[in-house]
Amino acid sequence: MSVEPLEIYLEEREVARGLRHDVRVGLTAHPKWLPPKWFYDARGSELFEEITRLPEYYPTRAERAVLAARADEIAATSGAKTLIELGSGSSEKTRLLLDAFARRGDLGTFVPLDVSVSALRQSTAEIAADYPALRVRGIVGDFTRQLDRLPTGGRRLVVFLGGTIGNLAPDERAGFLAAMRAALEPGDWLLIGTDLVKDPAVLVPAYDDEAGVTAEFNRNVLRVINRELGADFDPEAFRHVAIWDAEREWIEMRLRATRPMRVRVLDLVVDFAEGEELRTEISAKFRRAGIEAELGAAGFVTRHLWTDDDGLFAVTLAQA
Ligand code: AVJ
Repeated sequence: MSVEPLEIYLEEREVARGLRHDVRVGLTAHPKWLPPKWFYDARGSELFEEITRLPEYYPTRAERAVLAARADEIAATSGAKTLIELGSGSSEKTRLLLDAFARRGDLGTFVPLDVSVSALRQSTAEIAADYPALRVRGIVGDFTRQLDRLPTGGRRLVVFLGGTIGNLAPDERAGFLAAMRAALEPGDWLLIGTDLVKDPAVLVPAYDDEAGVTAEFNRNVLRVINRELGADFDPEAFRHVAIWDAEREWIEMRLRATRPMRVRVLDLVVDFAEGEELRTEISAKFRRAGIEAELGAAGFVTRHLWTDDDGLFAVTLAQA
């Protein structure tokens, strides 16, 4: 097995500065907001793993079904020598692809990139142990920023699963896809998972589950800010809210203050009125035509767009 030391492109100092910046900008904005990337400390990553197993949260199962059905085709079509996974987390679904490449025997290197050092340490060790022929190079980084430093060497396949691209606002998404295209050579591949527009009666419970795991996940961002920045949020005084924005076709998660509150963080005094909401995540849902159009605008050609049998989730293979 060959697992190389993690390559750290994101220093802790830089992460801390990013958090302070986002808190300052978001908590002084009207309405208040925070970017979703701060959910994922060790506890937040665990809660997200728990979400993926909830009966209401269909995206993980639907995407896994597509990958299970299409992994061999993806491996054969791409003929990739290097597989790069953005926002890899546990890389659990990616194993379906690694298995398919292993059957062909031509993948040389797996490069998982994630902001979470703890998740990467675990996943790189496990994958290196299970795929002895593979060189595993974990990169600690932010997928919106480290695209110009992707490893080279043979045909590359970049995979971005889970529907995480939906966390970006439309203009950020366009910028991200353009940067992705610029980082690739003509002929390289992008495999991207996107959740699809569907009945809000299915969508909303996926983000507001019966067991309250998503609510805990949502409130976790306040715990992260308390711990990292010495803030005094009372997370229990915020109610989890998930709404479907039918016009913009995204789910929005918010935290609603159940009483008036004054929070101190950094040098800020942040007041919440009773009922005031803090936006913590958007999770955009897509349509076939929109996916192809956004990829096309960034210079990618869509070669395949597959969905699960229930048409819940799409996995698109596009070429630079
Ligand atoms: C990991 C970003 C794909 O948007 O569905 C799950 C995160 N948020 N439940 C998503 C999430 C609330 C998830 N992604």
